[in-house]
Amino acid sequence: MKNKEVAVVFQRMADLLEVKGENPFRIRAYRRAAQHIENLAEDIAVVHRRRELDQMPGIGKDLAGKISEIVNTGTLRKFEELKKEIPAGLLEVITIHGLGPRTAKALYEELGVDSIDALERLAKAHQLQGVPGIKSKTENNILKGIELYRQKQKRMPLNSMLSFAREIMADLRTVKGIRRMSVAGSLRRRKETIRDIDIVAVSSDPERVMDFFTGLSMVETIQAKGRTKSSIRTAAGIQVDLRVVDSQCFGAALCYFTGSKAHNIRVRELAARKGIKVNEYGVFRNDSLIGGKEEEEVYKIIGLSFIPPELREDSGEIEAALEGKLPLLLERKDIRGDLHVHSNYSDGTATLEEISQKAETMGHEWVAVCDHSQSLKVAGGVSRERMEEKIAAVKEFNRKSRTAKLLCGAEVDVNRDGTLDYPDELLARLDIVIAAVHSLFKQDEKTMTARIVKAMRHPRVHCVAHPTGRLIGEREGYAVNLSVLMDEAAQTGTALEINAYPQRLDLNDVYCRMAGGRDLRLGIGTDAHRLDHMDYLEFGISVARRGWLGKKSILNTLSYDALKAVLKKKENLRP
Ligand code: DGT
Ligand code: CA
Repeated sequence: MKNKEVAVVFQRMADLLEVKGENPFRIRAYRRAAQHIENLAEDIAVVHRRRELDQMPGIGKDLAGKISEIVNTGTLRKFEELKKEIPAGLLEVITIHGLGPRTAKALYEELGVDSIDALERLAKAHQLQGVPGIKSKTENNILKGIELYRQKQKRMPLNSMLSFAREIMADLRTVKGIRRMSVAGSLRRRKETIRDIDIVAVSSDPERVMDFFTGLSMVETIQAKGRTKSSIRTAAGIQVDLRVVDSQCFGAALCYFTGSKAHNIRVRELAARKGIKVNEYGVFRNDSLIGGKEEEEVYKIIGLSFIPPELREDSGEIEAALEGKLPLLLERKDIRGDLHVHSNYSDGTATLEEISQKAETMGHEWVAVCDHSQSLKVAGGVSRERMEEKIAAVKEFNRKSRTAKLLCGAEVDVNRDGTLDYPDELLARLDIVIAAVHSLFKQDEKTMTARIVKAMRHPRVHCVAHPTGRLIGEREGYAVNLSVLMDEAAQTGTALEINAYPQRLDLNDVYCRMAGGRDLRLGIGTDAHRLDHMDYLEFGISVARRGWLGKKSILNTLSYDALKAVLKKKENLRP
């Protein structure tokens, strides 16, 4: 996807113009455009091809021309020229909060500060003072800014932050006087990585709540403690902000602190046009409170239907709500099974029986047990003989057992040339086949795309597992053209996986949204290797929701019989 690249060029362009002291309107225009491009659901190159760039919000003829230039050449001539005028380290330094671009420039010219490390060293030694604009207090702010910057660099995975937040909230619920409580921020929007945890609560005794919160055993430092807001940091560096608000503005506060910031800005603008003020304290007309107890109220007063938190990124949800065209999103209760679980036939720890029992307790009707194929030796790939045993065992289990039905499947390796790691006659006898790339990640885009497309054309391949192969915070996905894969998926009736394993989340939200526009089906697989991993289902659901997907797009919503029917003849998989 080009979107991120284009957005980064625009952000840095704004930074450069700022150091040079250029027109602030121009700078803001670049920043706004960058934000929009980053949140865009479709590939910017596609919009470019349709010649519709200048129809995007905040993008006029000039910026549209600049986007075209980046899409065509990979960069901007103007940007490259500006870059030569300004040292690279300085560019990084100006992103520190508490330090304006002009001061940064002065520090560079007078003290040679050309990196964040150098800035930190000098601030700690109180050697920044004397440069115009710097007092001892500024040095402190700069150090805080550096800490923030480093923290911001370090985003944590959704699953660990969510379970941590749930633990804290369970503790807080034991405090007398707590009436309502919810997680807010990026965590409530279920972004794939999280910077810090935001919690909003109502209590009849805020002091007691704050005492309890700042006294929790995991607290390493208390960064702020007040009646309405406290912040703590744990030894692992996780920051938690707790806000205790009045019950009459809980909805308004929850809405505000759920964000995103870009979404809030749009909400405020809409309200302002109606002469209404919306903030974290409530909804006001002529300074009198007219609502805010419930989140629904906030939206209703400004003429919008309730917007689910996962959509609040200012990526079209406000427009959709205005037109009454918000999608009906997938929900937990729609799900009837899991498409991708490993058993102890390959590298999973659980038996077939245990998997079915766990599925049953989750309310599933069925679960597809997809173990690795023969060549993937490091992951206990199942030999052909052993697969024969598994087919018989699953059949026997389904005949005898009353817990969730099993589907006998394989996560079959896609070989270098797009052929598969089991012979056709064996594949034909499996209930479900998901194809996966586990080797030669460095193939070029054309080769990789052709390799996967070939696998998708196989009549027994029902789904492509983790289609981009990325591991969050660890490795980028391999080079593959998702647009081509999606066309092929729609044509051949092959599903694409939303792998719900927290490190993968692959397809991600952006690709899900792209898929939603194309009439193809997606399947959620937890890729569980242990029973408790099957609970990762919720992350698959949240990715689908962030990708604007409803029940119809998701294979997991089919009953056992309906699923078996479509798997028999994969053309039926076409929506
Ligand atoms: P994160 O923490 O980076 O993963 O993402 P968020 O969205 O949780 O961001 P955070 O923790 O800085 O702030 C929580 C929410 O508070 C944010 O989503 C929107 C709201 N908020 C924070 N600062 C501002 C602001 O300056 N203006 C507006 N309108 N809203 C803000
Ligand atoms: Ca946050």
